[in-house]
Amino acid sequence: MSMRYSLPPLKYAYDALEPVFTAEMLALHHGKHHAAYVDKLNELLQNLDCPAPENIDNFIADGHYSRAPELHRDAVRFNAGGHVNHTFFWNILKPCGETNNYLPEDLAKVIDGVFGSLSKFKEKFTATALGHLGCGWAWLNVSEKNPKELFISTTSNHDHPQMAENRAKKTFGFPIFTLDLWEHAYYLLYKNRKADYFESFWKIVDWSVVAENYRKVLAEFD
Ligand code: MN3
Repeated sequence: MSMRYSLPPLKYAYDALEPVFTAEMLALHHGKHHAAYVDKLNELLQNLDCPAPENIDNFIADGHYSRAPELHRDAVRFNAGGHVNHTFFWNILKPCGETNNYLPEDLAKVIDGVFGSLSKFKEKFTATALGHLGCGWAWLNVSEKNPKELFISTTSNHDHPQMAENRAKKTFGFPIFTLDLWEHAYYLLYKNRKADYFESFWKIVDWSVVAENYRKVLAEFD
């Protein structure tokens, strides 16, 4: 039996995101939490009649998770989302203090146009993230109607902005940036000081990847 999905390696070492995330935190978060979502998803899919595309992103975007038998649908959705969201999250991070970590001009213009400035965007994103109750994720999304329209949203558990249910809530979008709001993401270091986690996190954002994510979404509009 072959395992459909696998844990992607990180682009950096477990200690590379210190002091924002300690090596212990990252080893647990990636090597245990994220790994467990992948393992559980593979285990579920092995016993289910559920289509599973090669690319896990399509599992969410094309709604495959919703075709799992009802009894296991929530578990499939949860673990698939856990895998997709963490993979996306690791990719927008980079070690502290790396040079050239500025927001590329094309995305900067759009962010300025929508939020006023990068710092105003950060304020609004942080406020939205702080307002989210319980486990979940905060996102910066591109509207499906207009590529110049960005909006901030949160999802619960491991839900993703491209899950169809978001259409009814008008929070359907194509994410270009995210933050893990689960306690397992920060508790070992920040304890109950969630705001400190949200403030530190900006130091390890790889804006070039966020801009790259934006350009990929933009290309879909052409
Ligand atoms: Mn997590």
